[in-house]
Amino acid sequence: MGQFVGSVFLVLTVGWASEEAVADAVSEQYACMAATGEKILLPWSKQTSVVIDGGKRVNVPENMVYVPAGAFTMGDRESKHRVFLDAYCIGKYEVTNAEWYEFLVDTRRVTAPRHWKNGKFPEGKGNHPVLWVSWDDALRYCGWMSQRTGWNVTLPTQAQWEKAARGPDAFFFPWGNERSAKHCNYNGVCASKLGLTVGSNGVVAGWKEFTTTTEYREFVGTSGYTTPVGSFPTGKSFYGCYDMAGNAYEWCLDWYKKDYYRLKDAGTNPLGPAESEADVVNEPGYSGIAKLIRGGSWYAHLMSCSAVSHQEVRNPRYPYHSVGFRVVAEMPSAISPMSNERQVEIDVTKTSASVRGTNR
Ligand SMILES: [Ca+2]
Repeated sequence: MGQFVGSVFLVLTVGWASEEAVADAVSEQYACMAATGEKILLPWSKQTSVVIDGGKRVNVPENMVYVPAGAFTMGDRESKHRVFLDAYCIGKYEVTNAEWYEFLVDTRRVTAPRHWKNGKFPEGKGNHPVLWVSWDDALRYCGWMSQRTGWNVTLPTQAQWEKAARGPDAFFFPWGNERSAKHCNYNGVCASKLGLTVGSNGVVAGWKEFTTTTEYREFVGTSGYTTPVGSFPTGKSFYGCYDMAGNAYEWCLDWYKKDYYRLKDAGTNPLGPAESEADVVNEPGYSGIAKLIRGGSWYAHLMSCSAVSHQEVRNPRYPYHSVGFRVVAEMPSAISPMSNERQVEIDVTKTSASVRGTNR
């Protein structure tokens, strides 16, 4: 942590001090509002904040956080290893239904997620994570966003995802090492609505029977028991990402190969195994190579929501009821600043707590 603190200053564009003055400069248009009260801008908004990292100015897209370059600890107790990553920006929130809607309208795509009706997401769920989107379509969204913004937007590699979730202290969960059900939306939240029992290991008693009930079918049919993005502020990661545990599982860029994750020398900026080297997996209804999903979901038990759980995979061609994604923007120094950029410099080097509080 000491490495991180002391090298990063944030320069924020928005006026906590002068909200009204800034309102004129910032687009009034936004896709939806996160549960934190923050506006989630339209995906083609080029609004940025500036982070000063080691004296260098880095433009960070609004609604993303900055993860500075450096090594981090990846893997569980058995597979622990150090991986170096260049700096990157990653979505503070999972991509929402409202943002996905903008993508569909702008690209005139006709295939909406299957729980939507008449091309529109379920009422009141604009700020919930989009689900039922395949890896292929998630990557198309990133390509579209890149085209619209001029940034290099893509899906996070497994390493990028894990660093953003675990922070410099290699936490087991985004919020720390405490195995607590309070900090994320996992199946215990859903189960508690139905009076099911959640064990201390985060597994729901009676869950199997539950899947055959009408309530379950309704949940799945209306996008599951998701919560608005940013609903669990105490579950935020060190770098400031919300819902990295639970809510929607998140597609990663990497193909799945069991031994790859355990490599002691994965090098710098690992991208995962080549497609030709990926393991063939056998899932119900699918046999083939697969993409990793990380972080657990509204439907997964608590241990699946840990920041080191790395066994879940899915067919990249299919959509699923519990899988969404968040984006990364690579090479942040190459991002062009807004011409009307407004800045307030804040020194956040004093304590890690202040970094946590202000890395937006
Ligand atoms: Ca998630």
